[in-house]
Amino acid sequence: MKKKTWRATLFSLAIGLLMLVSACGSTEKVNSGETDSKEKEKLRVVTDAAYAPMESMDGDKIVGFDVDIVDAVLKEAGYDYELVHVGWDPLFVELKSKRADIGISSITIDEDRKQTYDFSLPYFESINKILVPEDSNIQSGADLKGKTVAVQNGTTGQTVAEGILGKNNKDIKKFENNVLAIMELLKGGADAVVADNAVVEEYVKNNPNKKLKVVTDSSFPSEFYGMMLPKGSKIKEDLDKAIKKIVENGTYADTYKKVFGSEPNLQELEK
Ligand code: LYS
Repeated sequence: MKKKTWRATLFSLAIGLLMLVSACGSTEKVNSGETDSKEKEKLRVVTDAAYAPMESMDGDKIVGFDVDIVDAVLKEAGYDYELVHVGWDPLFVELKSKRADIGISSITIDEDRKQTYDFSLPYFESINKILVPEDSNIQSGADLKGKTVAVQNGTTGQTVAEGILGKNNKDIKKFENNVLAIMELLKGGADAVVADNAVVEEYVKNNPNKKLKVVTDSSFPSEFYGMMLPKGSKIKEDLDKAIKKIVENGTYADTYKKVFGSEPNLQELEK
């Protein structure tokens, strides 16, 4: 009697397990839409939403240029996705461990990152600029020598500052996000912030009462943003095709105009 019950229990356990396994498989796949019946997984897209106008929080919604671009690209490519604000350092960790599928966060394509990650085609041109108080005498990158500079940790802004002040210089203050770096400048804990042009220019425009200005040093290198992917990602080709498509069909230019109020320089991207 006892033996029989055991067998029955084992049997139903096995059946249950089988059902669970097949259910798991199917919940991870989503149908990608009418025109394309290929089954594609729902992608996890991660960002650091503290970099307006590229990505920032509006209440509990993530908004910005990157948000609109990744939405247009993934719609074009037929992928369902969720966009999650995880923060800058965690974004790298998630992509490295392949927990996330795409990072979009004003991420500059550079040789160092290319060792560990793959990138989509470039979708935005950028350059680091210097944010200082209106009455500052800093007029170029070289003038940052001997000053205290706030940057977001692990950004190309940090690399640029290190190029001038030297690596491991204590006068470079590193913050988890760029909002905190700007706060340090505002409270007098730093003489300057080095960050991407779109972001510092937006800040000055939106906060005239803070009395800050942007200093351009055209010897800083030109950079391009890409969507960052785990190494060996199989979706790169789909993303690249979709990026080309939204540039061709005008969606890219429309989004650009909506956010920046001017026409994008598409030739720079196509190089
Ligand atoms: N574009 C720069 C970089 O990739 C800054 C990105 C900061 C994003 N929160 O390092």
